[in-house]
Amino acid sequence: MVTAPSTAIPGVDIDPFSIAFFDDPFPHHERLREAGPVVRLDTWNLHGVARYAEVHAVLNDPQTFCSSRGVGLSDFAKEKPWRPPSLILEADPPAHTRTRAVLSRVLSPAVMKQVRDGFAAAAEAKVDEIVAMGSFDGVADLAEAYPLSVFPDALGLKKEGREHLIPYAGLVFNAFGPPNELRQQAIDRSAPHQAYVQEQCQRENLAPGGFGACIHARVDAGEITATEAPLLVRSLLSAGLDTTVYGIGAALYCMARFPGEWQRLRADPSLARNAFEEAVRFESPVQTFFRTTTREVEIGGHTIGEGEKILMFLGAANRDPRRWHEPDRYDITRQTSGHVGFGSGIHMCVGQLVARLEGEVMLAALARRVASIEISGPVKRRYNNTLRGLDSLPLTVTAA
Ligand code: OVV
Repeated sequence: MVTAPSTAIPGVDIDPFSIAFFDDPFPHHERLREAGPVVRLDTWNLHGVARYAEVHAVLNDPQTFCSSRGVGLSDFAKEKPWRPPSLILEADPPAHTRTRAVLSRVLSPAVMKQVRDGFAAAAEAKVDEIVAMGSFDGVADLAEAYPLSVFPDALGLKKEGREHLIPYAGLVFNAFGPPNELRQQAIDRSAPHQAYVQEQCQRENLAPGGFGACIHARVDAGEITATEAPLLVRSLLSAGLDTTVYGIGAALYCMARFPGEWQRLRADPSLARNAFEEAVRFESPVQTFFRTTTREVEIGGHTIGEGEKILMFLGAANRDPRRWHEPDRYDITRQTSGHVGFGSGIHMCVGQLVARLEGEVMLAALARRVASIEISGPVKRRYNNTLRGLDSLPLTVTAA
């Protein structure tokens, strides 16, 4: 019997978790997309997909590409996880279905309607502050300060210890990466942040009416156990704050770099929600996630064995010219639907409505109260194995 010779999977000599890659991922993304539908990344002994079609296909086949062996490089079937696995992120159906339903309802459109006015008022207050300052840091004073002014209260956290929230999330997202210095250092310094988070997840520490208390209330309804509730609160503490910091940071950085788009937003503030969505596509604050194959599988004519880690380049897919017209252009009226900045399929961001609410009301407040936004100092990048964003963005604004 004659079988077709299978051509070898192209190897690419790129470390996607290196500082050089983080500084300018775009030429590397292009090389990864052009090399083939699936590539070998020998630095960390894994396979990667960087084209939109394959990233979308992997995200939408959770039976073949599972999450329960971890969505970082570490394979939970071979290595002990650095913290107890997430009951939603690091789970497959049927276990995932139940926990997902709980968080979906806690962060539902009806709940957004209840918090919307408060989130919008806080955005307007924050914009008033930075307009009064004139010059400020877009990261610390806006991208971080705004989510910190709304999300911890919405969750029902006490005031004390909130300084642990951003470092804890930074740790979680660094820990998805390979055992490089970023990951090792983050884990080495994690104890105080982990202790804080574990304590705040307990029912007695979450204010009535908040997202956290709503999760615990599902125990009384018999949907989850009392042991599961704190871990689901932990998911909101892990993924609910820093991600929006990076998302809002991305939108601000876009507005500061593309004055034509900023003027279009000012002329029509109702574009704020799509402008935010386009910033999520354009910068892809969450750059990567992994899956693990549950069986031998074919991708783009190549066979990959069972138990292999697959790295999905969400940021590369979001700029794949096979899918997007002028992908490297930030266009606030682009049809953004289908971007994978929030993922796709059964694991697609369960907090996306909170993220979009924060992004929309912040951009709308800026559009109404600010005339010009200019970068007025050195832009500094923040390095993380999963998140793409800035450490410092010096801005000067003038009042409308
Ligand atoms: C999407 C995401 C990122 C990080 C942590 C979690 C989820 C979690 O469920 O803990």
